[in-house]
Amino acid sequence: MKTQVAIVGAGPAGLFLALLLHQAGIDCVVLERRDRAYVEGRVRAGVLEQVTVDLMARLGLDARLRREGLTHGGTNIVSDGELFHVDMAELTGGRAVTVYGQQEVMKDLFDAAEQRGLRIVFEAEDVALHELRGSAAAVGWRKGGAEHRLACDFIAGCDGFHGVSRRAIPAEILRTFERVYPFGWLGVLADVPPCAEELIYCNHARGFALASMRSPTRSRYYIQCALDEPLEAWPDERFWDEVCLRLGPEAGANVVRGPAFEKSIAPLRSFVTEPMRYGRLFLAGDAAHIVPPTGAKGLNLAASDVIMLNEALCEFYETGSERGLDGYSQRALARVWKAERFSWWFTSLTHRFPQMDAFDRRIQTAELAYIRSSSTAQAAFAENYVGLPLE
Ligand code: RFL
Ligand code: PHB
Repeated sequence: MKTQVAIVGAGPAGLFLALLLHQAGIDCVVLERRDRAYVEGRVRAGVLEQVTVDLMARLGLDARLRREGLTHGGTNIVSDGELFHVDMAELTGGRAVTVYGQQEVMKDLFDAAEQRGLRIVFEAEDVALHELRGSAAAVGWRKGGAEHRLACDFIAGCDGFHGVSRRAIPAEILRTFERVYPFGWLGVLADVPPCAEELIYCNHARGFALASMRSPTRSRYYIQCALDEPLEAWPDERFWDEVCLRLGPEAGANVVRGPAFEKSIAPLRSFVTEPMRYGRLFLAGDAAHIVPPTGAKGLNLAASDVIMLNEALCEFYETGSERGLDGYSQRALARVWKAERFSWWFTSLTHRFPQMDAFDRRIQTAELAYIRSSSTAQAAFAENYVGLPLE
């Protein structure tokens, strides 16, 4: 078996790349460890930057997004019970984000991949990368007891944080940068109307809270919690009480309670690996970097990485020039680090850290008060939140 680009992982990074390459007439095969239902069923991101919405449109996949996606030109921040609104559209010349769940994005991507005849191998076990520095690369895997091998020009490592691609780069080449946060997010999905038209990010003495949504009838809430807390310690009533308390009287009063049909705890991490290229292997998305979810950047970074990687691959196949491929890592990392900075900053500003003392707490509330009172500070927040341009 032979192809031009082997893509490891059928998450957002892998499938966006596969559809872009297919649109450009470049042959590719996607190898995914799990099945479609598993990948599509993962409840994850909810907020798309314009860059990601534009990518859906460019791939001809925006019909449902336009119908069902919720355009948010603003967001809300609560500091110790007091809510203020940031008019992001006003501050950024009309830019906005779109609320459309990662599950919906994945459904659209898988449907298109099927219709367009893309080759996706599901349940590919023991994927291994070979000859990354040779004149041609190869990927091997096992399926149904049989061994398979795919020869290719390039490999795109889109297999997420726990994948094999990053580990195929020799340790002496790879540099990693990391912050692990001493808390997690307890997330709940419920079929109840959201408590506000736009999202609410909340700093409270008891910890962070976020009121988000998937649709006018489906809400997504998160609260900061300890990483070792068992889910059984959070029956629905306790969760709703805590959300209402942290959101404060104004927003809390509008929370509609209902049975949670999804409840899970996610750890928070900042992580970057450099470089994002080794020979014929190119990393994209969570395989190369992780952000804490506070800035809603993870899925959007996966999209911007593969837009850049697709450009570089197209340039190579059209002209034979390796200029774009050689520049990919540096170009992608420049945008990644800005999103890392924003996500780290927004997490630091809104969460309770174990070692925080009264001084740290006053600094947090002073910074939030400053943002509330300064349109310059709000503009800097808004510009990052809606997504920095692709350079
Ligand atoms: P993924 O989605 O992890 O997909 C990787 C795929 O690779 C497969 N795989 C393998 N395949 C073959 N061989 C192997 N050895 C393999 N190992 C793994 C996996 O099965 C999987 O299908 O990475 P990708 O494509 O880079 O996409 C990244 C995004 O999924 C992620 O950044 C976002 O979900 C992060 N995120 C958010 N991002 C946003 O932009 N906005 C948000 O509002 C947002 N909220 C969130 C989030 C992530 C969260 N969690 C749970 C981590 C909220 C949460 C709670
Ligand atoms: C979500 O709706 O899942 C969501 C929204 C905003 C974030 C993170 C997650 O910052």
